[in-house]
Amino acid sequence: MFIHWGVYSQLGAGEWVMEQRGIPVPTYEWLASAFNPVKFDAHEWVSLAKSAGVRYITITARHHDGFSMFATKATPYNIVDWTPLKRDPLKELADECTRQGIKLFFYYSQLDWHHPDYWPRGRTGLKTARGESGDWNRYLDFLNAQLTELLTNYGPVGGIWFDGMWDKPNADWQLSRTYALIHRLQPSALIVPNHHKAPLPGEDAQTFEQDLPGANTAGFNTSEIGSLPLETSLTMNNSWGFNITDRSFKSTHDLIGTLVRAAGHGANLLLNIGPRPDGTIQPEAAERLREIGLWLTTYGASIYGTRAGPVAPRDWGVTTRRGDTVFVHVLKWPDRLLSMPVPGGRVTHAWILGSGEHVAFTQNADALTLTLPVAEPSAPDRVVALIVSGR
Ligand code: FHN
Repeated sequence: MFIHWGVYSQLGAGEWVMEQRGIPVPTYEWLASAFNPVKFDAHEWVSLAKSAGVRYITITARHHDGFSMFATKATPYNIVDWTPLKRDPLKELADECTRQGIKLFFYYSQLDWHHPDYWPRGRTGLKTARGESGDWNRYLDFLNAQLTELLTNYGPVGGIWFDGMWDKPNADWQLSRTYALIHRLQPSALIVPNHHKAPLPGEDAQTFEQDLPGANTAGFNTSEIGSLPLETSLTMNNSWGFNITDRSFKSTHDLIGTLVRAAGHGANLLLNIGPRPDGTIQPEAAERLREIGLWLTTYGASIYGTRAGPVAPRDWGVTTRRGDTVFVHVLKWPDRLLSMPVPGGRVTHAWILGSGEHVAFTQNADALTLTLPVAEPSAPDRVVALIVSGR
């Protein structure tokens, strides 16, 4: 579960509102001083994630607006020192995640529309009424100091999810210093960079924004897939941060379809929610999460801990595998007979995941043909489990 939540949530117009409306720093600082999400309840959020079958949460510790959603000594511009809330929601979340057995990752924006030392400026943040000078090295020291806090004060974290380097693609980000710091402080924390490029040295996962690995419908993803673990991030409507007028929620059916396709590409799905400024989660999002969780109670075996299957993704669906079990996910296929290339060996058993109903099949050197149950339009996926010998 991806969570975009911050000062911007108050305006209900997404996390880019400062840039899009050209809000100057002093005005945005006032907005920050009014942020008071008193209904934030880490137990509720993590319990919802749990009921959705979520295994890790990635939350915005600091987005491009430069406001720190955690206790930090590196700047007073943080939720504990700057707002009436005076609480550290990331600490509350970290503790609750530990209690409920979920990993917590921190989204961290390298781009900053507030910090005076983010200089020279990049492509964005040009309308914020900051001074026309700054010290880039001091900015990187600040960034590393904050990462040190995040990796020291919150217990074992899943990793750091970086975003925003694309704002200054030619700047010297001194990545090797930052990456070494992270790996020294927490060797098992993953570095997940959303720079939209092929992986760079020191990175631990490759993430694709609003696209399956290798696809580029969003217009900024690389088509190059490296050898690292993969992830696909996705909005539930069309916004990352809370957007009060964005009603274009994807259906649970479609969200499950993307989860399955991601698994078939060997990727995790990082599905976003944008909680409201009072700390509550929109019912539309909560409902979809619970429905996905319900689906996973039956079909999770074909998703969790699997890898991309032996038959490459097709229009009709995908395959996943764990050991000698291959799962055929039939997402879009109206017929009962489905042929595909041989899934890496001889099939000895085939059954419908969930009901256990036997699936008839034939195979030869070229193809496996399954006789599927009748497609039910309301079911997002027909999952056939195969035991494949000789794999
Ligand atoms: O600019 C951000 C955006 O606000 C959001 O955080 C997404 C999430 O993947 N990433 C950036 C755009 O690449």
